[in-house]
Amino acid sequence: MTKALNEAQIAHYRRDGYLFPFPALSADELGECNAGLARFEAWLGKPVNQGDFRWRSASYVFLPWVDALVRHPRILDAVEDLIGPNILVYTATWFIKEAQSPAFAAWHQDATYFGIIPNDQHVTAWVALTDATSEAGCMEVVSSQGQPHQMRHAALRLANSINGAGQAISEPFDQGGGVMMELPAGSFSLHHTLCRHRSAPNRASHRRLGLGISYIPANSRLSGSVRMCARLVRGKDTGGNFELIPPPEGELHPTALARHDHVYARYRDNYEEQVRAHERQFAAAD
Ligand SMILES: O=C(O)CCC(=O)C(=O)O
Repeated sequence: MTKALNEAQIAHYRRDGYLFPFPALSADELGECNAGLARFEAWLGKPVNQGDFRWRSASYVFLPWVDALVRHPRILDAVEDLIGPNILVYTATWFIKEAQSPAFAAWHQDATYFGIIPNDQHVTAWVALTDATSEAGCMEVVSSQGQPHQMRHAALRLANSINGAGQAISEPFDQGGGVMMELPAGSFSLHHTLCRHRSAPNRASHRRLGLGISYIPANSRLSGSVRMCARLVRGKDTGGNFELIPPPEGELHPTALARHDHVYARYRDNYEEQVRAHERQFAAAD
């Protein structure tokens, strides 16, 4: 079978923890996504990034066009080359920065508050729906230098953070050699769950729109007590450790919206449990 990634790209990912850029969406598909987001925001009556965090999370549960995006073959082919053929979506988060806005992300690692076992198989595809340039506050990454490892974080609830807990790495590390993961609209990057990354405020005159899709192998499990929901997007559910959710019945369909309440509640419960587990783990190491 033809691979989406060549051996050099896979080796780069294993060593550095990131890869980019990969074209994914056609002009028509990009237009459909941006039109879909406009309909969603019209329904919300506000931008997704303002107000309740729930609407940033797992919108594939109630928006068929997001469900199609998380199942996009170009994205899944690349993800399959990294984590194998049986793939779940664990969550997907809107990362939106208004034009000329202070929204930012502090240095962090995605693995910190997820509790996925094994903790080195989760990969995030970050899909740009507008140009994610340095000026617009694209993601910046530093290489894992072949030694990815969990670092200590603090859930600081930082003002203007686009990450839910406003989390930040709280131990020193060499931030030199950072790479700006600039992405043209319609393309995506991949980053490993232990990749250290951040992003600066948007100084551009356009909105920076991105969806971060968390993919895990279907035999993954969680370290905590919460049974999380996930969407099987390729292959078979080889682990049976997640409650599988079906495709949405329709855009903003009441049944799908009720299911999203459930999915989001489980996500929050797990996240809060994992914040406490992380604090205990590092307190024990003091
Ligand atoms: O969109 C950003 O600037 C940060 C995204 C991020 O932290 C992630 O995808 O894990």
